[in-house]
Amino acid sequence: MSFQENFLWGGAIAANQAEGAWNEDGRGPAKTDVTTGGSVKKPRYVTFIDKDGKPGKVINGQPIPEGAKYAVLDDYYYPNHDGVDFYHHYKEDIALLAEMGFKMFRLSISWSRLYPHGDEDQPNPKGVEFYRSVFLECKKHGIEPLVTIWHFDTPLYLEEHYGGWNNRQLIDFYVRFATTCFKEYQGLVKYWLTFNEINNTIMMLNLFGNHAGDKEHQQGYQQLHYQFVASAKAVQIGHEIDPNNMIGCMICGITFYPGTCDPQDIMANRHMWEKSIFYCGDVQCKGKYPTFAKRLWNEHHVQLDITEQDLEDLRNGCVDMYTFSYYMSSIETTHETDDMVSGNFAAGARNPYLTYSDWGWAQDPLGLRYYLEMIYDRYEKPLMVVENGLGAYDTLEEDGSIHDDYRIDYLRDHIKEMGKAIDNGVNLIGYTTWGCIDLVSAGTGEMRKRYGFIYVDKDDQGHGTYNRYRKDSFYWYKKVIESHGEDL
Ligand code: P53
Repeated sequence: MSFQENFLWGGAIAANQAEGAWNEDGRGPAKTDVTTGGSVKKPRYVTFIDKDGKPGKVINGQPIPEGAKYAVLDDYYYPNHDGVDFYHHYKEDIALLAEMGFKMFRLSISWSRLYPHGDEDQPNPKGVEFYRSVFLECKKHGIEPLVTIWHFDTPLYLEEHYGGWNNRQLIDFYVRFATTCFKEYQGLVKYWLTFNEINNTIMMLNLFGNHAGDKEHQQGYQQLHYQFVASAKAVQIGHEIDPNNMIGCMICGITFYPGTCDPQDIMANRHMWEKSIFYCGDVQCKGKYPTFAKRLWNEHHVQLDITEQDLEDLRNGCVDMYTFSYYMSSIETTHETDDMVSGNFAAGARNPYLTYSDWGWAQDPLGLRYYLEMIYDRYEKPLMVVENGLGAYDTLEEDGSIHDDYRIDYLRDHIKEMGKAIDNGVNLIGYTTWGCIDLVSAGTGEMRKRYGFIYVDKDDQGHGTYNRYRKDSFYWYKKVIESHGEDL
């Protein structure tokens, strides 16, 4: 048997994509609350009012004009405002997860629900209470929560008034927020992740057809440094508050392959791993910047604000485990090619040996095994795959069933490869599939890009009953968990 009896089988969601209730019980707005819906062809927009009072929008990720203020505008639909209303459905949802036999449920805490602006001294009691109720509900069902402290949702107020993660002060605000989480939920939560997909900031600069310049690199590396320090301080405080806490990093895991056997491609591919994957993992697992960091900074004339105290904090704040998301592999080549993929967050040379999802993501189960073995060898810390799954169009039948055999196939193939990695000596302790309950896509803001075992009746315009339905994959995953990964 590959998977131990105590293997942490489960699923994952994030606050801003699932909860809804964006302005209830004192919650402050986050960036996703001024972000519209999109699709595989149409980007998500961020809306604002400019300094002359005129409404406008920019593509998500671009800065809003000087003097403008983020704003919710009448003519747009903001899918994250309602999410899938987990805020009011959590009891029903957690009961469904328990029915599947979940051992672990990964969710995130909305920063602006606890600290509406982000710079307050005291948290919002209603926010604190909400998550306590959620964790008590998990406990009732014997489900271990895995809590992401930051899942892309910095309070909008901190973005507007402090410049977000460009500002060193964010470290203190984050540490205050994290400390509140550790204190309030001590005894209810043991597994924590400090920053979701922390490597995205740098990885996205060069990946998927992006060619960012020195300015973007300067900003990206500096933001990351502040997040590394914030993470390291949180790890130290989390351990002081409760030595039982297991605190992990969370990396967006993509397996990179060289496009050809040209040594130029082999080298370019190695450098892609360094910049996109190892850079963050090394700092968070080893407590210091890797040897190649200087080369990466010099390539873009980056000058960082790093203090001696920061370096000490990094040394003392190594994570206990390495966790990552895994959806796809990608090709790195120095050669021209006509055979290109296009999708959301997916572009570049097409791999002729793989099939692609409707959003252009390469389906590559063996790539997951490769990643697991490579990373375990590098850090020898417990690993968890905390996101994996297939975003796909589902059809709700008249009788309330959903036949998602494509999703079962995808997950089965990935679980098989995880089993082989375990047999090869990898200490993999958990697996939480992405979007176990359907939720709003982070990339496109769509509802119809679904990942769940549980279908939620809501469409891209926000219409629907929000009723929950069990998909075929629901019954399949229950069997997988029951049989400890044997009955696939
Ligand atoms: P959606 C890029 C590439 C791979 C995963 O993504 C990524 C991203 C950045 O969004 O993000 C993670 O919803 C992220 C989740 C997200 C999930 O992947 O675009 O941690 O919040 O929903 C899937 O299909």
